[in-house]
Amino acid sequence: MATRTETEIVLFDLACTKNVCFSPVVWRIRLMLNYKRIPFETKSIEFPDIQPTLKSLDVHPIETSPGIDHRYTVPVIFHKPSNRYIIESALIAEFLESTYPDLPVPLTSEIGVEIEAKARRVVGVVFRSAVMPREINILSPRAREYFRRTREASLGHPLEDLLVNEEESWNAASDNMRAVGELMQTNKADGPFVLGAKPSYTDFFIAGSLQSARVIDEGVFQRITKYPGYKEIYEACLPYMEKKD
Ligand SMILES: N[C@@H](CCC(=O)N[C@@H](CS)C(=O)NCC(=O)O)C(=O)O
Repeated sequence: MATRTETEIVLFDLACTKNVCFSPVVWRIRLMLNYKRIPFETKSIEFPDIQPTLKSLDVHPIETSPGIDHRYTVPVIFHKPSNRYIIESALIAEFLESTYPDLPVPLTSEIGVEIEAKARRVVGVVFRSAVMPREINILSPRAREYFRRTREASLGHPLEDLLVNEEESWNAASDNMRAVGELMQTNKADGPFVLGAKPSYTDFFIAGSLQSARVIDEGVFQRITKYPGYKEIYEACLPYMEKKD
């Protein structure tokens, strides 16, 4: 495999006061770029600047399902050789896999689909309630104002209300979190990743979410990774998390 040195990709990411990536979705793409050793540069944007920046570049949300509020979101990549922008993490992952097939990353698998669905359903709920209200702590004042306004409009209540029953939510999710962690260890005899010896996109989904939690609040990260399964995958992905900004 030839070593690439020229930067071919610009990754549009979210800015925060820690100056490292904290978006779980951007982390998935970042992990993929790092694993495939594709040189890239980062362009960090504040939350309120995502829409105007992407509009100015003529990059618009994809109509995935009618009636859904299609937001301007990151990740977005710019692929210099083909002079094109790609929005939506799933489309970016497909593009990277077909354009840079060396060090392949299986994008889907039976066990991966099961883990992602269960993780979204059971871990996702407590994860969001614990992470979202703490996210404002690492945002600039402008981004904090935007984040509070938009999230509270969709929640219908102050962000901090999510923390009122935090202990109960963690306790209620405990058995399910343990069960998802056990699923992650299905192929542990063959290696540390979901499919065994090599990472798949599901590992990047898990590690990206955990890294996001860790940047936002170490306590939340510690709380999730005490369940067997999570930390093993997170640690196996650490070599692909070195480029954080
Ligand atoms: N469907 C999008 C979701 C990405 C997403 O939710 N990105 C968040 C950051 S984690 C975002 O850009 N939010 C902008 C906003 O809320 O205005 C994808 O998978 O690419």
